[in-house]
Amino acid sequence: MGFKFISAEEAAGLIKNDDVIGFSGFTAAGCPKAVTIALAKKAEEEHAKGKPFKVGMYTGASTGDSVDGQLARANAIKFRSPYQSNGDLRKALNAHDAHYFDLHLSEIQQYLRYGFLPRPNIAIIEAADVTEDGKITLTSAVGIAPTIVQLADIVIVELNKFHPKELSGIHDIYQPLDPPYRREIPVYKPSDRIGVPYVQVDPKKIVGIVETNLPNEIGAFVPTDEVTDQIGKNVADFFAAEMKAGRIPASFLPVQSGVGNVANAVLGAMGLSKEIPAFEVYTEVIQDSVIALMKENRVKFASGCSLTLSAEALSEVYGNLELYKQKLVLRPQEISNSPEVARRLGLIAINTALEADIFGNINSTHVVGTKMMNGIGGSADFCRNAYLSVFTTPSVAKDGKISAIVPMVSHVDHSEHSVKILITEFGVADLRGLAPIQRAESIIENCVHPEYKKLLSDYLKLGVKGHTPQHLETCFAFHNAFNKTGDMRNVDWSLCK
Ligand code: 0RQ
Repeated sequence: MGFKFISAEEAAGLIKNDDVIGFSGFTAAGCPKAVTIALAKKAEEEHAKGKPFKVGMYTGASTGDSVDGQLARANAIKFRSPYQSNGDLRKALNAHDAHYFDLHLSEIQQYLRYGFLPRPNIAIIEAADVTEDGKITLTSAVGIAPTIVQLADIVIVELNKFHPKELSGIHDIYQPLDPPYRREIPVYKPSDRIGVPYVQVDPKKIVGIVETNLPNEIGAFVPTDEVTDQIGKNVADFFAAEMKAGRIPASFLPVQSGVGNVANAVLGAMGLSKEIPAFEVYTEVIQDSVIALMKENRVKFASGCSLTLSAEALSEVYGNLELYKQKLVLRPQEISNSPEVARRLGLIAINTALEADIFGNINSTHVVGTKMMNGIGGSADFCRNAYLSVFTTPSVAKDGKISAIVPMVSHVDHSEHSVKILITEFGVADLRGLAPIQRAESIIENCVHPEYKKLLSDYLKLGVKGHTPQHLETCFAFHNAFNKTGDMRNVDWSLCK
């Protein structure tokens, strides 16, 4: 191979203060794992000399600790987009040590091409293979890789031997033209392949290859518990009833499901349901439950942006790669999360809320209205455009001190106009066609934890007139009670009159 092999430290040496870097990967799958550690060390050395050293960073979604964790702890991040979920980075963002632009995941590639954000001048890409003429086989995710190699001046490749070259064929790389030349994305069913299996880069841009042999930094999922199992069952029962009512076709519709423990439990319950037929998945993150359901022939095909799998599930896929290449496709996120495709395929979208309000607005991102948790991710790409959009949440958090259902959300990510169904462990509120007051009654009746039911019913009796009876002086009383006393149950409406 004519490319230059370099060490991670040499690669980090090519990166300067104020550079803007685009990274491959989506979640901790497919992210670089060596150059970023050397870069964090370089940043610390520069800071020790009294010199500034911070970079701008674009990724597909969240990353592994070797990217966000290492660079946040080294105070080396100037700005960051579009999504993160790392504890140390979260602290930095909330302290304004790094600026965060929380963006719909389907939009980041076009935002970069349109010039809405500073151009990434460097791309760092994890590859399973690279050819002399610049054809890169990615590893277990696609993310924004095709766009950043195009925009960057230089490309650093981490050639990670942990991932087999035979992954070639699992990816489907396609970039739409920009307006006014854009056409529809020709995905008509989840298994359609519309592009090429590699990312093409001008080989002259590849300034060095760093060889690694490192697994993805993805932990095992927390096992489901009584609450998440019940939420999953409620979701599955609701879909079965929708099928019976003729509102979901007997062949079912492609499913998108969010990340996290609740989402994993929901997919598991759908797999167990006798009434739901084997289904296809059109999502962004392919989690363990999808592979488990494929083994039982409950999931027929999955299209996604990443294989965010535990070591065990990934070795199942890599051990039977030829079989799984028939059942899986990995796409760039502007395709996996395309609002146009989501609307046309008629996705059934299931995402998790941090908090919901009694009128059907959802907060997915801000803890008690101010502290960033992760980001909006792909939830709005799907929610607004799905055939049927469900939000799930346990009814309470922090041992009941927080009600996940409040009078008014402390931050809005998904408005009442996009949210169709809300499901907790207690039941289902079907919000379709309901006026705000009816939505409030249905959510309190079906979804709220018993300890909060009376408090929320009494809120509606504060005497406010109007289409949406929101009591503006007290709509954040739950949050204020939590901030002052550590428990939302301490709200007293009689003091609010
Ligand atoms: O706290 O971590 O201290 O235990 O929030 O809550 O119930 O474990 O739920 O892991 O499914 O995450 C919305 C964050 C849910 C996630 C969110 C506390 C709770 C716990 C986590 P601990 P759970 P999950 C595609 C889809 C946005 C992006 C998205 C998310 C922690 O689903 O980031 O949808 N979604 N992407 O105790 C304060 C409340 C709370 C609360 C829960 N009301 N107030 N804290 N918690 N409710 C994927 C991608 O885009 C990649």
